[in-house]
Amino acid sequence: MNDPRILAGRFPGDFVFGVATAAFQIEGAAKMDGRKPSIWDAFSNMPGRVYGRHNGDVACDHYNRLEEDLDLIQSLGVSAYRFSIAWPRIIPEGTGPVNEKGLDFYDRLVDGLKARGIKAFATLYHWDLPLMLAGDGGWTARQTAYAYQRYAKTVIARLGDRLDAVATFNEPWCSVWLSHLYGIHAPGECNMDAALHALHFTNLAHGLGVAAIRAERPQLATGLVLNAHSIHAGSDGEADQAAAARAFDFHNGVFFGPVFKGDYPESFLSALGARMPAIEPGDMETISQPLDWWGLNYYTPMRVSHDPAEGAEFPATVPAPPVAEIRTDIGWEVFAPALGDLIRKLNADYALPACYITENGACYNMGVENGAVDDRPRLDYIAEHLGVTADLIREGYPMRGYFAWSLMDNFEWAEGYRMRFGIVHVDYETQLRTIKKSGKWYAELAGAFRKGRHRAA
Ligand code: IFM
Repeated sequence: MNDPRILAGRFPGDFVFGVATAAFQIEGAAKMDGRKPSIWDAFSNMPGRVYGRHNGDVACDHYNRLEEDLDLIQSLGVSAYRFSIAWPRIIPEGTGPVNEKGLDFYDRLVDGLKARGIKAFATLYHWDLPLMLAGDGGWTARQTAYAYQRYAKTVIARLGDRLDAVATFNEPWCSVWLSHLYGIHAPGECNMDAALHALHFTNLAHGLGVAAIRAERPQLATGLVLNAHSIHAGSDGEADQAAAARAFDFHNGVFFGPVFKGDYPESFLSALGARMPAIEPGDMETISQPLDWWGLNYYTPMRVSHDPAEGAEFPATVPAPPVAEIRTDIGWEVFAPALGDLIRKLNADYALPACYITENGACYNMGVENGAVDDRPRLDYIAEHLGVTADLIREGYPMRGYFAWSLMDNFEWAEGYRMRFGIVHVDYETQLRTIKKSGKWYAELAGAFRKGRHRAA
């Protein structure tokens, strides 16, 4: 079952198999070489925000174990590594002086990948906003978008010659709605007005970032990573179907619309537009510059029903029960067909460029026993979702790669270290890395693929 060689045979020769991480989740070394705090350092040090008050001070100590971790990636036989760059290492106060030592670290990372024949997929922003910018309003302030543009330009001027692809943002849904409306992520706000400001200024920052990247390196493959939601109505009834359409606009349309059509969705604008910040002339053109690729992070479907409460705020939905019985250890429903539904729907609604699955994976918390980790359910999850990806390729969708989330167990944001997504186990006491059953299987898949029909890049 799930023979990696058979699965490998279903992918075209130039498909990219990779692994992914993010800076705050693995690097640690929070105070080393000039790094200053991010909003996540502050948030995780506040009681009640992160499970067990865990923080990113040490994490996987990746900053100090770079070479060992690059060897680990190489040992998995994958052809690409997706990582993020920590803004608080590069411009520690958000604006102001550039920290050369921070840039040096990513120089070593990128050079280490190149030396090992691994493609470098960098993400410029994976949620670690320099804390100093919070004093000016963080993402709710327009000037943060311009600070981000300078940061993007600084990074690309230094690393752009050796990157294979760059993403401006990872999952703005999280840094907007989860952070400013639902209060789960830093800075922990629960305020629609703040969230609407964060939304537009994040979209603007994306566009300004694209312009900065292109000005420095016009040939660099530039994209955006979105955790688009596969939205399913709780019933066939009219009210639930309408609720699902509103949810689509709220969770997906407010990012896809501006970027790929140059507009916010109408339903959203008529419900909440008056509370948005001023959209200045040229903003939508800046946001909607063509991209070379986009990334989808997919884990689980979103099921919604109509919220009958009087005065319920747009999108006026409540969660509907899961359909599949299987859940991962974090409680997320496992339902691979939703990945296919999502890609088909998004491609029908928008003119999208080539797509990478930039994250997919599962949370299972089994530990090491006799030197091994038997995480069969994660292996099955990845195999099943790769199967759907292969189906999509057969149907003609431009799926170009797949990155397993994650290379290794790491700081799972508000869940701290208790939730594990790695295909490599991390013992946080000793920092010992143990490749799990899923990691060995993924290496076999990548190996079978490479030895089979992989074209030279
Ligand atoms: O760990 C996160 C990652 O940072 C962003 N995408 C989802 C993952 C699992 O929650």
